[in-house]
Amino acid sequence: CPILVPILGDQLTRDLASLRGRTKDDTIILMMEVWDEATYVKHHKQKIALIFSAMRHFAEELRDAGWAVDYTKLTDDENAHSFTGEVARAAERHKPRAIHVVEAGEWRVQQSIEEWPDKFDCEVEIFSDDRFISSIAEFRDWAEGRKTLRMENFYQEMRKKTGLLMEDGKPIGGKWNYDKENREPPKKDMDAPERPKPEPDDITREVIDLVRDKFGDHFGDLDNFHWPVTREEAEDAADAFFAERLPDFGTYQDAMVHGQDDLFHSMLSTSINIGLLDPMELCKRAQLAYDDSTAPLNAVEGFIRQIIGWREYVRGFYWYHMPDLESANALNAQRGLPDFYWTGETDMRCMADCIRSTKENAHAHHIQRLMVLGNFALLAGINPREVQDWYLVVYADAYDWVELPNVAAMILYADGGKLATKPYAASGNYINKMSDYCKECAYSPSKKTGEGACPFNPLYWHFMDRHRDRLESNHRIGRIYSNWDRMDEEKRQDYLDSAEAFLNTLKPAGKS
Ligand code: FAD
Ligand code: DLZ
Ligand code: SF4
Repeated sequence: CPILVPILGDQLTRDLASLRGRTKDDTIILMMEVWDEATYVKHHKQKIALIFSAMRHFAEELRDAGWAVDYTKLTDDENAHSFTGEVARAAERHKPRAIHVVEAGEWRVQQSIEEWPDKFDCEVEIFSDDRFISSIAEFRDWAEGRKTLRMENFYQEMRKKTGLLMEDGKPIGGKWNYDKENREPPKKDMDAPERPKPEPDDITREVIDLVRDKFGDHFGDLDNFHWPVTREEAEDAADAFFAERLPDFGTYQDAMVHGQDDLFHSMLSTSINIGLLDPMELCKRAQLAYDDSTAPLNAVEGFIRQIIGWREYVRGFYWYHMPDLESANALNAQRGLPDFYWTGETDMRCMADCIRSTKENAHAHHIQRLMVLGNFALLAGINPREVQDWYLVVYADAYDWVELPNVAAMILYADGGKLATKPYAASGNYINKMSDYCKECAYSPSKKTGEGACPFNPLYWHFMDRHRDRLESNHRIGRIYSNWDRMDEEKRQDYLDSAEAFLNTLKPAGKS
């Protein structure tokens, strides 16, 4: 009897713990396109096309290498349309002596995998996902007993563990973090080199047709599908990033330019998250660029921090706080998600551009997700569940384990400050400084209240005022209230009235 190895759509690497040490003659690999996964939220069309195409390419790669792959397509007649249902059918067919599976990225899926030992007649072994540098248990050990879970402390542990950018036990350059050198606004007429955009091959074109046919009512465009779907394409994308964009990645990490969707970002998250690229390998390549003097320290450290710092940290944070994180709403935000998050139809030029990119590319870069789209949702008091669902739907790199901590904890402060020391709240001034959005906007960032004022300005004070009880004692934000108190009563009322007037214009999605 063989061993059955189910491989999920975000586990597409031959270096998977469940495959390591297995022999080809007594292993059946199972891959499953299932309706449950494609519809638990109405994912952006490009995300479904990416996963299905990458899965089909990976199955081909495995077969070419001599592995036996049992692959269920979405349209197969007998498809049970759930992971558990498909594993049950495969167990009937192959009568395995054991099932070996790597733990799921998402809590929702892991719950069902944990039922398999009781459901199936054979042994079920669940492997830790060692594509991550820190295991779930390691993060828990680190977190247990700490008053605060700060990314920076965790990141330093990861630097020591990996030895990245370390010399004699100390950080290269003398500092752990060059964040202050990662905040330059865009230069005038800044133009980043274009990333390689792989053209869809026959497999991808077939999948795109399938997605058009079965998921036509999902959000997002398909015409612009250019994500890497094979290891080779993903490696080409990484090569281009290291050669052309890494040197400026650090300096312009927080910059935003209208119509320039990638800037100096790596655009590698979709490939890393599904297993086409190994995060540790990417970090080693970044360090090599520093060693060879082809990229400066602020760029290399910035990139490594995003991966072994933020990416690992949010994953540990997710497992440490699930399932409570999903329903957290510390600020009691109850407003419905405005319809323009889906249509992009708003006079706020920053929001419209970020939503356009989201729709066209299933992508927006970090600072757009955080300081434009996220900042607006925070200030306007949008219900976390609706914001979480939106982010999970619209991005091709979105999985609950990475989306949820970023949305609930980082942008919405819904966890009450376990992740962030203060809410990432900002007025129009920040967006104006870090982008070229404002100069052609219908609103003015320098106008504070009334007609034509940038909505972020009154919304900022409305947010601060309504959460005063909670935030005033926060030493990183509390002093804001002395500015507020110094304003005369009329000015303060102006801010609050302007914000209310704007909030009253918002139409929740699904309502006309
Ligand atoms: P780069 O800017 O080139 O960064 C390099 C890599 O660092 C990324 O590929 C990613 O793997 C990692 N990284 C950077 N920031 C983060 C972070 N905050 N959390 C985890 N990893 C990070 N990333 C996702 O992969 N999936 C998501 O669903 C997701 N949702 C987000 C939601 C919000 C509200 C915010 C603020 C951020 C979210 N991120 C998410 C993080 C980040 O925005 C994306 O990883 C990044 O934009 C992907 O583009 P890139 O590969 O060009 O990243
Ligand atoms: C996102 C996704 C989609 C759209 N479809 C599938 C699928 O049909 N089969 C599959 O194996 N994986 C899919 N995925 C990715 C899974 O949702 C992902 O593996 C889980 O989130 C892991 O917890
Ligand atoms: Fe956005 Fe305000 Fe600037 Fe317009 S003025 S682009 S709404 S920050």
